[in-house]
Amino acid sequence: MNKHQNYFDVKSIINQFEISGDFCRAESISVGHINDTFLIKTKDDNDPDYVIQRINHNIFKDVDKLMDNIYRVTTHITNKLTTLKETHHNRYLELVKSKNQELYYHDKFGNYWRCYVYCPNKTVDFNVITPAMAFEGGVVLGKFQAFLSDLPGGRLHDIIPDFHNLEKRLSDFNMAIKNNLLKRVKIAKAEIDFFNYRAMEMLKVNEIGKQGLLPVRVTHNDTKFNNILFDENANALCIIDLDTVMNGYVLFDFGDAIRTLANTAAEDETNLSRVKFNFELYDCFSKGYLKETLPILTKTEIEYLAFSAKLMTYIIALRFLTDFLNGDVYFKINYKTHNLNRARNQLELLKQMDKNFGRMSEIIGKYS
Ligand code: GN1
Ligand code: MG
Repeated sequence: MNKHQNYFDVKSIINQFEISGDFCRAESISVGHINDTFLIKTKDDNDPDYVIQRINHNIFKDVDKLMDNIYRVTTHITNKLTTLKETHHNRYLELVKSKNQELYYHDKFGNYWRCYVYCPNKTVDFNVITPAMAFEGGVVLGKFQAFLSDLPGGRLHDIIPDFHNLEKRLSDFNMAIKNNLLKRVKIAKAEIDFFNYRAMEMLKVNEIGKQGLLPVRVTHNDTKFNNILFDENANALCIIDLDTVMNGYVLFDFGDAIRTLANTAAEDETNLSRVKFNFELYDCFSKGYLKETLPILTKTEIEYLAFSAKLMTYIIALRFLTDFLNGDVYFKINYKTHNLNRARNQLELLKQMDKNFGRMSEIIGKYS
């Protein structure tokens, strides 16, 4: 990264976009491990507020392609909501173009910025997700996938190729072990053994994918539950964080949503006795999700939904540990063993799912 990259003046950035109203103040929104996000308040209540994001260019190298995907997806969903006259979830993210009519602004320090109209929402506390919210979240993800099942214009760009490809993730993991750059392999010995022991079982989805048994669809690929926005009445509004929207299996989205929703603890909780699997939330989310997607899903997709929660937990755990071994170059960390602790937390969640897998499958059966 260029040393100037951390100097920016959000007021001058927002003025590069076609906004209505005048800048009042900016608040940093510290969610997510990847981009930097700011809420921009305008002076007049009649003008919308905005969200600007500095895109992490180390991860998203082709910003044109990234923004093209997001533009196509947001436009298509907005058109659907209008034609279907949806009243409940009636608006979607709206990109604001730059004054040069581009989908992003490239500043003189090399930073890439994009701007959305702010969608007013209530900040959700992960500790108080109610069954009704889980159901709503399932509906929103289901609609997202169902709406995009007829996206015109061909395949989206593969923004991060092999993003949820476990074969690739395992090969990165083995490379990190081999390089052992920070001599951390020893500390993570037990976790490394566990990943190896479970690899064959987890590669099952890759295998059936290669056999052509899983349709490649437009998927979100980062459906952690805090990427779903809610209003003050706990109605889900929409799903945000569209950087990784590309081609994938529906299993990735369902699994990642469950991984984050059904964990009774935060992703980096170090007291592992707090990590349990919340069945009620899983049940409600599955019900909402299948209500929307049953008409589009194949038998094989449905058959692997419960398993996908285990798979995504395994994949994210593997990525946290790989990053720990590589010296924390990918995920933002707050302390030295943060990524190791995240990996341990996720492995505990996976064990909780193992114990109750029969019940997880039954719940999918009930709604399909
Ligand atoms: C990253 O930045 P955030 O929190 O939306 C990551 C996801 C991981 C997640 C784990 C582009 O997402 O894949 O599941 O952290 N996003 C990217 O918390 O790598
Ligand atoms: Mg993200």
